[in-house]
This record gives sequence, C-alpha cells and structure tokens, in this order.
Amino acid sequence: MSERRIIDLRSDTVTVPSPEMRRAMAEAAVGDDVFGEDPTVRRLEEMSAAVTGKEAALFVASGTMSNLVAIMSHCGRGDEAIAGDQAHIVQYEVAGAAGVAGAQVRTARNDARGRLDPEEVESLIRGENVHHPNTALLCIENTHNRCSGAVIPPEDTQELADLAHRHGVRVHIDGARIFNAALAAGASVADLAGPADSVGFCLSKALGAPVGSVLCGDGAFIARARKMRKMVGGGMRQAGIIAAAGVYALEHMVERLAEDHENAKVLAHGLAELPIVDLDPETIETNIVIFRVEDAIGFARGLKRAGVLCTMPGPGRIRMVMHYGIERADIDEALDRVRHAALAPA
Ligand code: TLP
Repeated sequence: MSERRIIDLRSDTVTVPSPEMRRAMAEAAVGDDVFGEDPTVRRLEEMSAAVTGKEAALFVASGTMSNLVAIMSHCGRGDEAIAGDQAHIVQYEVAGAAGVAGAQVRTARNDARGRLDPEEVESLIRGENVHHPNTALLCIENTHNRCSGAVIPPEDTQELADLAHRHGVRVHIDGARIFNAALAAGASVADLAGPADSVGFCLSKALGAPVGSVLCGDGAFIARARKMRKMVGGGMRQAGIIAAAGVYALEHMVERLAEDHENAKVLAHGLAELPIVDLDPETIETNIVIFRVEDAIGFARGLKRAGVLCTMPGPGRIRMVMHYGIERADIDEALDRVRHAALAPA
C-alpha cells in the first residue's frame, strides 16, 4: 500500500457506491414519486417497513430530514420533545426542531453509553399546567453517535417507551445506524424498533448508499410524515434512481457491517496501547471509535499530515469511523501512521 493513500476515517458517510450499486441505480425503474408512482421507491419503502416491523415507510433525503419530519409529525407547534443532551438532534441538526418544526427540545442527560435515565426522563415529562408546553415526544438514538457508537439494548428502549406511553408521549428512534445496533446486540432491527412509534435509519452511512434515509411507523403517522416531507421540499420525483441504491444496500450491504465492527475493535486495541490515548477498547461495540488525547487539535493535524483523517467531536476527543472501503490492511496501516505521528515532533 502506498504511503500516499488517504485513509479517511472521518465518517461512514464518505463511502462511494460500488460498481454493482451504481448499476442498480442506472437500471432502476422510475416514476413520479410525489404521485406515488415510483416503483423502486415503493419497493424500498416496503422493504424498510418490513425490516423495522412497522406498517409503512417514507423515503427521505437524509437522516436530518427523517428526524425533522418525525418531529413535525409527532409534535404540534409549541410542543416539547425530550432528547438526550448528546443526541444528534440536539447537537448537529441546526435546531431544526425549534427553527422549522416549532417544537422545543428539552434535554435529559446521556450517560457515557448513550443511555437515558428513565427516572430523569419521567421527571421531565410535563404535568397538566397552563404554563407548560405539552410533552409530545421522546427521542432515543441507537446506536449513539457521540457516545462511541454505543448500542441501546432493547430492554432499555422498552422501559423508556413504556413510561413515555403511560404519559401519552410518543417515541421516536433516531436509528441512523440501527443496523449496526442490531448486529452488535444480536437482535433484529424490528426488535430494537418495536417499542417505538417511529424509527428512521440511514442508507447513506454504514450501508454505503450515496443518499437517503427511511422513516418508518404506522400508516397514519407515515401519511402525515409524507405531507411534512412535502412541506420541507423533500417530495422527490424520479427518486427511484437513488432509492435503487437503498434497495441494493438492504440486500447486499448489511452483512458486511460485521467487518466494520471487527476493524473498530482492532483499531481500538491498537490505539489503547499508545500512552497518549485514553480509551477502553472493551467499550467499542460497533463502527465508531472515540477516544481522548490531551492535544486533540495537534493529534488530528499530525494524522492529517500522515494521511489519516478523523474528526473531533469535542474538546480533547477524536473520532474514527469504520466503513465500506476500509479494510483490515487499512487499519494496520492507520495504526502504523498513528504510532509514527504520535512520536513525531508537533
Ligand atoms: N451524522 C454525521 C454528522 O452529522 C455528525 C456523522 O458523520 O456521523 N442521526 C445520527 C445519529 C447521525 O449520526 C447522523 C449523521 C444523522 C442523524 C444525520 O444524517 P444526515 O447526515 O444524513 O442528515
């Protein structure tokens, strides 16, 4: 392998479609999806509903649009949604819940494994009072991006959903990487999504498609979400061309996620041997490796010079993500370059 090859571990969003995926896209049967006439989009939506165990599904442009449309469909203006303080919805979605949906997000603490404390969540659900917003929604993220790709076990989701439902609060799962969660938990996606009223998952991350996410839920929810998607300009026309990549991803890209999980473990064990790295490799469950180094900016800069790209999800924190296109040899090479960079003067 040449020294010059860039090993891009910034995100699993950087994958490019395989030749077979491109062929499936080129050959896709298409129609006008706003008229409900695109057979490939319909197929993707049927497959997505089946795999998540929900009645219906809606193809959307992105994970962010999936969460936004879910919030718009579950919440009225001035309603409140509870989400973890480390949730993607809170950290990375340009406050779309407030800015577009008109919903206020109230945060509960995520622990290091991305979990929410049921007691805290229950205490945040508003009682009947003329001053209070109506608590309409609880959002759970699985796997949890900022919490090292941790898996939220099905029993945790069930407990949270039971308490939310007791209070008339609906539950949405941001399952951008729920296929990774299912693999690591040894459960089905439908088991993980079962307790929730809606779940969105991304095709454009670990599953390797160039674009798209799917939002799933019951028929009435998806009918409303379809209107909300149109409202935010997400009604796409011959979208079968991109949905075909999603169909291909569901059929061919799910099994290979095991490779990413294995590579993440190898990388984490290698990194943990470096004195400057603070990481317990046993906490790495899926395809995201997050660790602490004192000078994260200098560390990332040194790695970039060495041709290894990563991100910084916070002060003193480095994130590396495994994905299609990154193989075991790349991990060995990345570890070599990290060791070198760690020893080199800044
Ligand atoms: N996450 C991206 C960045 O936005 C941080 C990444 O590189 O991990 N939910 C979760 C849990 C996500 O991790 C992401 C993307 C989204 C939603 C949004 O998906 P897109 O990027 O398709 O809008």
